[in-house]
Amino acid sequence: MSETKDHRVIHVPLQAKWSFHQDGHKKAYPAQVPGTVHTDLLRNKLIPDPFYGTNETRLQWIGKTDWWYKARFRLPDSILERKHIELVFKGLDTYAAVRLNGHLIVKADNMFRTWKADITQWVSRKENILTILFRSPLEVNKKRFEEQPYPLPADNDRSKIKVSVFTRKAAYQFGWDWGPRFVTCGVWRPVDVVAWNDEKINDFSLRTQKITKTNARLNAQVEVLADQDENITLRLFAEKYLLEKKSFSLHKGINRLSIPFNVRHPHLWWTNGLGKPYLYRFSVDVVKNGKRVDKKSLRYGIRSLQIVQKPDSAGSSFYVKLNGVPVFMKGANYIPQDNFLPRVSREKYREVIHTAKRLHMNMLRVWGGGIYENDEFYNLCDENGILVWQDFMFACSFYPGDSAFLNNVKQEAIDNVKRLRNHPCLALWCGNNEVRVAWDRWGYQKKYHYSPADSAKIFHDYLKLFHQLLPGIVHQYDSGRFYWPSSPNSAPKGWAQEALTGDMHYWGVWWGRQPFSAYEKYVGRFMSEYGFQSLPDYSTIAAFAPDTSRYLVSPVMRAHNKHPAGYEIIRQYMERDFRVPKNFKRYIVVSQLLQAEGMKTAIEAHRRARPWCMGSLYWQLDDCWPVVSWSGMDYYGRWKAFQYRLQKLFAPVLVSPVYEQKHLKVYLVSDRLQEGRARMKIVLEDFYGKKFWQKTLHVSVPANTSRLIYSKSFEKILQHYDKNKIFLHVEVVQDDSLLAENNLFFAPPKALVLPKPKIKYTLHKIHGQTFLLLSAPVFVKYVALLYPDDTGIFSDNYFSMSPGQVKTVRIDLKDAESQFKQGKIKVMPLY
Ligand code: BMA
Repeated sequence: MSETKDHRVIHVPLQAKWSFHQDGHKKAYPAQVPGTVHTDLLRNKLIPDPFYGTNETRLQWIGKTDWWYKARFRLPDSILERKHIELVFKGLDTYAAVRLNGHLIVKADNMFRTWKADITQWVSRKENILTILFRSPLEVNKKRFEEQPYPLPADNDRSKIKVSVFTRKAAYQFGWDWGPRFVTCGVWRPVDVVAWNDEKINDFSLRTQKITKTNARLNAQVEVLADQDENITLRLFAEKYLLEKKSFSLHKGINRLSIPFNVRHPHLWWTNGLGKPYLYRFSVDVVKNGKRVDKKSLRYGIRSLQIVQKPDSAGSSFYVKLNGVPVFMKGANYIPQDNFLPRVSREKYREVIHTAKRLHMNMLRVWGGGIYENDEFYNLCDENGILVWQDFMFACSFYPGDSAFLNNVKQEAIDNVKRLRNHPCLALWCGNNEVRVAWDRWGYQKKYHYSPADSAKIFHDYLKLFHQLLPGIVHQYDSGRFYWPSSPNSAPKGWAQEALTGDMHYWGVWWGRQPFSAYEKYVGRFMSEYGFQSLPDYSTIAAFAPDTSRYLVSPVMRAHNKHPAGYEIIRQYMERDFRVPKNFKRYIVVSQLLQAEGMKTAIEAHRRARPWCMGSLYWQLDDCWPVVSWSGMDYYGRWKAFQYRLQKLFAPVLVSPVYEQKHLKVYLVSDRLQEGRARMKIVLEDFYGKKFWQKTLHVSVPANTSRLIYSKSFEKILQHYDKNKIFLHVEVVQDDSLLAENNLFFAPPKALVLPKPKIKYTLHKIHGQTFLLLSAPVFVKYVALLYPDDTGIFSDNYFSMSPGQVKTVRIDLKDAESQFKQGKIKVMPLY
């Protein structure tokens, strides 16, 4: 080729016109790519809204059917001129035979993999026709299921023929205890066209090798694919500045090149609350004969991170050490935001991560029954200082161990480890969700009558996958990143033992129906799951339930709580602590308060227990459809009471009073790295503001730990009063502003003799912001501000107010005043 010709690599999204049709039917309809068959059917008005009413049941046929997708496209000359043309499918869901102009180019069987096809020889200068046949996973694996010598349990797979364990597809799509069953198919991630002549950069990755105060030593690794033996130059840039330049002789095929380099006086990447999550932009290009032929760039954060497992007399620690600092992890478990994944917009990703940031979170766990998330998710976590605990996609089942399955998983792991390894947010890789605990404690051996030989085989397969294959891939492609085989890595004897080392899923509350106080007993080294259900807001229910179905428990409401005993458990706990409202709307609110109180008990216990406990990730951040679940925020992004409460529970400084063993104990927990001074006021009073006992202390707010600040035998003091008529208020003031506050009660809410409050409130507009000022002469246990589209628009909600206190709430709504006037925003006291 002549020197003047353009040799640059072209990498563009495929521009095509897509259509789809059911196998065996002629009529085709327009399709959207990326998309799913369900959303295409919906857009063409061929099915009703899958989330409405009990439509889920009626739409199961879609997942049992084979579907065709067809694209017509032309390629521009610039691409057709290149020596190599490749189609890159970033996500095919799942069993897909892809043909270009009649030639089979990809046979896919894994939703999580990237599929590449060299189409150079098949591509036409005129119109190209791409067809994809998606086969139903149920049909593909039916025989496999029937021939399997012993059953592989998959309790969440809501079908007699359970194929989810054989299918490398998001497990929750087969049904989960918070999600419907919609077995989707389709081109769920973009398709790209890549065209090149003699060389292209396949991959660019960075690793930090050493950080000192004045320097960070890094290594850039560049994978260059060459068509022939030749000489090139690699240039490495930080922003626009050339850092390094190095010449290489390439051989035909894949060349792994590395360039070590230094960043002087590096800005480190910190988590939310501790500092800036500083990101550098690095890029690399390939220069041949003085011309740039390809370029790749990425954003990268320089930080060190270890998971510290230090043995002690009880077991061993399990904590994140970031840039030398032990950091308590505050966050949640994250599930896919929709059953139909391509519908999750960038805006939704942004909203979720910004919410996590607002709630003072610094870690999200990408749970193993969903997906390896989109790049957008990790980019946002990078930008906002949110670490990611990344599960591989295996959950609550046992998996096959044959070589075809393992090879498939191997490739899946390589694709995703390579894709995600540059993100500073990535804290660790975890083999699976609850597979080990299922083996150790769920009694499947008995339930499924495994013979000793079956058992040995299943466990052997477990070890092969989670103790050999996956850690091997992490070691090879992301060496230095921590690998943890399973969450939790389990202890055969149960929770008391599980609490001593590693991470812990504590489900004694909810599944075990233990009282909330059990959260104070079962505090592990790192709480990676615990949770409690509540109902979503009335407007969310109204979106899926016709008004005749808005009661407990209508068939529609039943279809929207996937836990077999969900409503019963909510009621059982509610009866323990609250007066159970008859009115449905009030019941919704009280269910949310119940969840908030339970989670308060858990989170405060976890934080008080640091450094024994160094992480608290509740189950679950979000929902994938409108449902009654453990989430703090529903499918539409509406905040439940618990989510508002998190702003205090996860705040950098927490004051936590408890009454235990006849003692009043007040703890101060701080995630701040510097100590400070503050004034703490503890008051025992009644609901009319009459003070019985008080104490003011000058205290030091400890740095990055929890400290028992005050302890006093309290039984004698309490004896004088009716426990149903008093409460203890603690506030911590620093530099004249309120740093933290909390209330302690000596009886459950239902027993409290609360005065009927008259709340006064006024609206104020200051600098374009609307503020609501509320007050009442008596104590108010809960004030709910209700707005049909409450996506966190209030700076606080479901709070309590001390007698005479003036509470200020900011409302992030443009027309807050008129919403008030129209009665759309309601102030509802609960007592
Ligand atoms: C945990 C999770 C999920 C489940 C949740 C609620 O076990 O890992 O599998 O949805 O509890 O039951």
